[in-house]
Amino acid sequence: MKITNATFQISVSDLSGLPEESLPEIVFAGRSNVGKSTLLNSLAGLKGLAKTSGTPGKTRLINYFLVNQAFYFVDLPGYGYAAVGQAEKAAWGYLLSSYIERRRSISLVVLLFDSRHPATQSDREMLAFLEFHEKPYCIVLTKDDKLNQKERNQCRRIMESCAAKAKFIVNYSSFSGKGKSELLAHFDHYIC
Ligand SMILES: Nc1nc2c(ncn2[C@@H]2O[C@H](COP(=O)(O)OP(=O)(O)O)[C@@H](O)[C@H]2O)c(=O)[nH]1
Ligand SMILES: [Mg+2]
Repeated sequence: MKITNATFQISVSDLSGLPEESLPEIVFAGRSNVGKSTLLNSLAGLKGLAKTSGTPGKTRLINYFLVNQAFYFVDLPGYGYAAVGQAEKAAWGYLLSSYIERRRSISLVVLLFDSRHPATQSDREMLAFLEFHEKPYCIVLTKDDKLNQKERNQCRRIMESCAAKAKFIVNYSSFSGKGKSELLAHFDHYIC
């Protein structure tokens, strides 16, 4: 797949604001600061499409991007950010889980894990949630440029054992572009 066009469509803060389920959705989820917005920009080849930030915990909305006039990339709120109150955490958690549970137009959930600390407690909870609801998901291991080969192999081994139902696992660096063509090629199978 080649992305020829990507535009921001809508941000929603509750499920009632979601667009009609008329187009397939590739959904991006991961801990806050994992590199989700940077990955979206890297895939689309547009620096400012999704807002990136050095400060974790900023995205509290579900953001929709229309790609090639044919499907949506959906940027979910980052989870696992410690420095927010319990009530706020519960509200995001509810938005996130009810969206994934109920949305029928989801073709694939792309779960981003930081290569340097794969499978933290909140990541494992997310994995268990996706598997319980039998959602098709894949793993993207972000910030690959920060690893040496030994760490890369180790990270891969951990992932293969804890994400047994992943459709595929891709090592990615938004800085070098590593993994981009591989990931886009996989997406072809989920957008018909
Ligand atoms: N080294 C490296 N840093 C990255 C990469 N992708 C994102 N980052 C950095 O990680 C931080 C969080 O990125 P962001 O995309 O805003 O994370 P989000 O909270 O998951 O959307 C920023 O400082 C990015 O520059 C990558 O591939 N390599
Ligand atoms: Mg973000």
